[in-house]
Amino acid sequence: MKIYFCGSIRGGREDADLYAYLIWELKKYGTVLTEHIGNDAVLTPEFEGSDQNIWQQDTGWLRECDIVIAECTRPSLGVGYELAYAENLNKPVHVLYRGQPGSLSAMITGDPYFVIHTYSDQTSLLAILESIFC
Ligand code: 6K6
Repeated sequence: MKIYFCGSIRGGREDADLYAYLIWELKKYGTVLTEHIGNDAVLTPEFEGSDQNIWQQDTGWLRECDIVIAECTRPSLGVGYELAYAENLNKPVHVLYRGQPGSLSAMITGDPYFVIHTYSDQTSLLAILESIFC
């Protein structure tokens, strides 16, 4: 099972620790293609590739993956783009969200293609992952 995990990078790194935790848990179910999203060094110069290379690599992984899991609490243009790209490829897309009801973009909540999971804490997150993969 190849898992494409999405999380905010330039949209803000406030949830970076949560992404790392989620990636750790997701690795129990398969290979996470986008492990770097949980890495705090992602915005340092060592990670710097050209934006064209990033787009090329990420869209390649989206074509290759079996499932997309996106943590969407922190709004990110890149994650929104990836969700639409994955829908176009008919990949299963699960959205994780822990914000206030009514604050996730209507372009996500209004699209019946996406499976949206609202959660309040890390324990409920684990149960959600189990419901997706088991
Ligand atoms: C180095 C310097 C700046 O950025 C980097 C490395 N950046 C990225 N590397 C890999 N994937 C990326 C990068 N920037 C965005 N993405 C993809 O878009 C990821 O798969 C995320 O799910 C999503 C985040 O988008 P933004 O708009 O929050 O950056």
